[in-house]
Amino acid sequence: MKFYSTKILLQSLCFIAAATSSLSAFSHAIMVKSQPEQNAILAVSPKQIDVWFNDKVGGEYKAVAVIDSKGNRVDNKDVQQEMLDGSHLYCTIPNLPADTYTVRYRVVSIDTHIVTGKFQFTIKP
Ligand SMILES: [Cu+2]
Repeated sequence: MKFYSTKILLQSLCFIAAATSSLSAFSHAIMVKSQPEQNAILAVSPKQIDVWFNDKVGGEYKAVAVIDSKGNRVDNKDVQQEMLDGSHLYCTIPNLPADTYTVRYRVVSIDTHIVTGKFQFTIKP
């Protein structure tokens, strides 16, 4: 719920910004899909985290981090952007133990706005 309202707020801010700027032709990035999905419960650790946006995002300042329930960062810090689909970011993770993990992402939209967000997934063998 909290995530959802943040998204609405960002969209509203973006709309206001877009309506008052010459950048209105460019789009504001919104996360549209992830793998694992938000709130997924998995029996085994995934090998990779994938995040898709509604449009290409900037190649610079992109970040995807996976945080365990104690606040430790556990991903391999190797975020990449798919070469043929600039709306797709991914990073690899080691074999993770049972826990609930938070994925945090930050990207720069084509409209130059910084977009951050997060979602969780649980590993429960
Ligand atoms: Cu925007």
